[in-house]
Amino acid sequence: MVLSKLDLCADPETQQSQVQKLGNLLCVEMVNCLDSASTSVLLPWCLSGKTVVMLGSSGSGKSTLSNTLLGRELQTTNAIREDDGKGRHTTTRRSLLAMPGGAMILDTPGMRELQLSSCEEGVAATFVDIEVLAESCRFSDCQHDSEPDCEVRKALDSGELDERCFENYSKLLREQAMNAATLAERRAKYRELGRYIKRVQSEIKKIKRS
Ligand SMILES: Nc1nc2c(ncn2[C@@H]2O[C@H](COP(=O)(O)OP(=O)(O)OP(=O)(O)O)[C@@H](O)[C@H]2O)c(=O)[nH]1
Ligand SMILES: [Mg+2]
Ligand SMILES: [Zn+2]
Repeated sequence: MVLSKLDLCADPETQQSQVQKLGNLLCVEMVNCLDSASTSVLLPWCLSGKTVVMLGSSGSGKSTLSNTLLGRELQTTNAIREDDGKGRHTTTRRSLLAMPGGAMILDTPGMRELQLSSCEEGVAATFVDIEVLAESCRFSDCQHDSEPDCEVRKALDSGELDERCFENYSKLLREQAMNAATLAERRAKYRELGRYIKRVQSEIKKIKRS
């Protein structure tokens, strides 16, 4: 996780620790995207053969960071809007760009939304501490709500587990469940359409034969 615009931030430590609370496995780096000395903390991620992807809202500095890491102004950048501080959606397509050392950078348009699908494993890996606690819950399908002997609840009550962190975990799993349902629905519709087309085709064949 990269926090940009370090040079404009009055209290970077507080910001960093706030983001760190999202998950203790997160690596949170802060950079001034305009300064290569500052962005050099990201070089360990940019090894030859690796591809790094810039994801984040418009105006956050993805293209600025790409240019500094590339050592060349390949991507157009644009000042954020003065009235509301939002980006101008300057980058409109994905670009794969080669760094001098052999790593690739994928600069992307500022995203409005990121949809999840089949992310259970990723969520489990990210929130491994919650998953470990959940294994000791009395019920294997514990929702960590009001079930008896829920280890996750216990950790939340004692403060060992951060409430926000648990909320994010639950939110991601709920979103995943919902997306899986809409995906299944969409696939069922396609299957139905496929069957309809087959039926029509065989009717046409019959008519032609007769
Ligand atoms: N001071 C300062 N300005 C920055 C930094 N990073 C980006 N900017 C400025 O923020 C503005 C937006 O940066 P862009 O790189 O165009 O943002 P983007 O994320 O690529 O935006 P989209 O292409 O719209 O998704 C530009 O004016 C940059 O110069 C930074 O670390 N420090
Ligand atoms: Mg951009
Ligand atoms: Zn539980």
